[in-house]
Amino acid sequence: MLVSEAVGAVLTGLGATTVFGVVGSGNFHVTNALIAGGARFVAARHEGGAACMADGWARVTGEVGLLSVHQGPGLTNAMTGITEAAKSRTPLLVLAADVAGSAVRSNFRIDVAALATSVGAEAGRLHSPGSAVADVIRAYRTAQAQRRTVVLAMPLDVQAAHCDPPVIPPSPPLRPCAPAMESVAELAGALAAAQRPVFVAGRGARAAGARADLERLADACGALLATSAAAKGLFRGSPWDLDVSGGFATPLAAELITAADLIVGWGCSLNMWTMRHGRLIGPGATVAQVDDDVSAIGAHRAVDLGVVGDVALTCRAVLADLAGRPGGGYRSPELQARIGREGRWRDVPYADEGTHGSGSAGTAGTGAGSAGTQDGAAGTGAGPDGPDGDGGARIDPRTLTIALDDLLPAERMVSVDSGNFMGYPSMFLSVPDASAFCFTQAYQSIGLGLASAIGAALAQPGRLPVAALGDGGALMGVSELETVVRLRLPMVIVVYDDEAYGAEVHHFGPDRHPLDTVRFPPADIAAIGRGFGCAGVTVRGPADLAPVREWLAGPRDRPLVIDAKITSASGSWWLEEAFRGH
Ligand SMILES: Cc1ncc(C[n+]2csc(CCOP(=O)(O)OP(=O)(O)O)c2C)c(N)n1
Ligand SMILES: [Mg+2]
Repeated sequence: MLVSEAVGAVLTGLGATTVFGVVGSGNFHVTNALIAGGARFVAARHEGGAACMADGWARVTGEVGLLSVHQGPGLTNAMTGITEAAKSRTPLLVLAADVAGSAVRSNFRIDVAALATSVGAEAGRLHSPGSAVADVIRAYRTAQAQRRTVVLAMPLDVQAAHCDPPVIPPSPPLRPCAPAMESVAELAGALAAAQRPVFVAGRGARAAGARADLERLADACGALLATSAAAKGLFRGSPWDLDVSGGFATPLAAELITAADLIVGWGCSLNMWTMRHGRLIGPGATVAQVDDDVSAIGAHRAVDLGVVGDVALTCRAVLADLAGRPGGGYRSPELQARIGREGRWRDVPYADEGTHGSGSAGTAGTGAGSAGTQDGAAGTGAGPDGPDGDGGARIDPRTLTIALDDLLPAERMVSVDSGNFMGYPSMFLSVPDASAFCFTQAYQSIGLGLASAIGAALAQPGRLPVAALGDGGALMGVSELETVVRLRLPMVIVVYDDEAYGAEVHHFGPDRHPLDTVRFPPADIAAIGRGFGCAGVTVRGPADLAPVREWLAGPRDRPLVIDAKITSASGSWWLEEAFRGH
């Protein structure tokens, strides 16, 4: 058989079910071989979108995502999404066509391996017709077992050559790795001694399916529970859930984490975002980290105690070791009541800055959100009239998001793009569990959110997909709106439209730099959505949300684009944290 056919047969034989891509001559045969083997092919309109779809799908399913691209520009177009996947440790296999070794003058010739490794992906190659089957198996298993993004170069001459029908050798099941006894005893000792322990669980805890084990251990030692942004939703429903630690933490969560005497990162890198550059770690607090990847321990900050081991297995071992030893603990009925009252951002008072004049959802308070930088409005003035004819009015993004949180069904799949706006959906929209939140911020690229929302939606067909985008990111990734329509995804696309690259406006505005390069005239994004075949609504105040309610009532037969003309007098409070990281 042809190598291209063998590649498809091997991948479906290994369990591949879904492949995203843009097909050109170089990946035509491999893609069709995958389809012949039973895989579903999802066509994107831009390879950057295809890469993000595969990334979003793999994050949510936990399975190896597959991306199929044409040689040369097909791969370079996909690189930003591939970089996000590689930095997020998404298990992703990129089937990248490549020119024949002898085609030294081909327009499509690039150094695929150098490109892959430069962004932190693994480079693989179909080295010869005789080795091709082994090469593709190695690439797939590397992605799967090591949670790596692998770019497999598939030279056209090798693809077109003949090979023996593939045989997939059995691979023994790989069990999660148990921690050393000494490490277990150290961590159990630290937990038994702690008065105010806090667990911060990250992507590794989510991947290990460790919620129940973490909760049992936390119950035993009286720990409070928090997550990194990437694992948001992991402890949803627990009375001890502080939600996200870091820039998005509520004032209460920040207060309680800072007062902890022991912080344990579980499959969590405790990076500058999750720990607010270390400011969430109080003086004298002990920091422990549990991770099955030894290179993750202490990678972002010094830790007092490091445990190499699977999160769930470590939890169980520490719980067994703790048994009988009294733990102090952070928990009290008063604290539980406080978490109940102040544990969500929507419970924190703020001053509604909306200019719609139709009443505000926020309560007048000191405004936890008022700490942002001061700058003029990011917009350029009145835009096209909204349905209420209130041409210049704008809605406060917090009021908008709280209203959406009330309107949208609880069973939702939320994906968030990057930008100043991103805290609003991350903080004010609740999610039913950790696999209902797709947060692609490892490369801090804008424009990935819509496509990753498509991948996440396909991975969670039972949940209403919600893509939260800035106007900049939405217009950057707009070609995939056609994909949302074509796939008939009942997606709600919320665009936080400040008619600007708001992050840059708020970054440079306070120092009085010229901002003409980062501001734009109003764009009618609802009409753009309608042009693609979506329903489109412009929202300038809470009253404009009536069509959203109608759309939700059904039949949801086309996606809904909400162009929310938002206020942006001040930058988001979490953004100041981001600027420290630049
Ligand atoms: C691909 C890419 N280009 C540029 C940037 C720099 N950048 C960061 S945030 C931002 C503005 C994003 O604008 P928008 O999507 O409207 O969100 P907003 O900040 O206005 O909320 C830009 C240009 C980036 N992060 N990624
Ligand atoms: Mg914007």
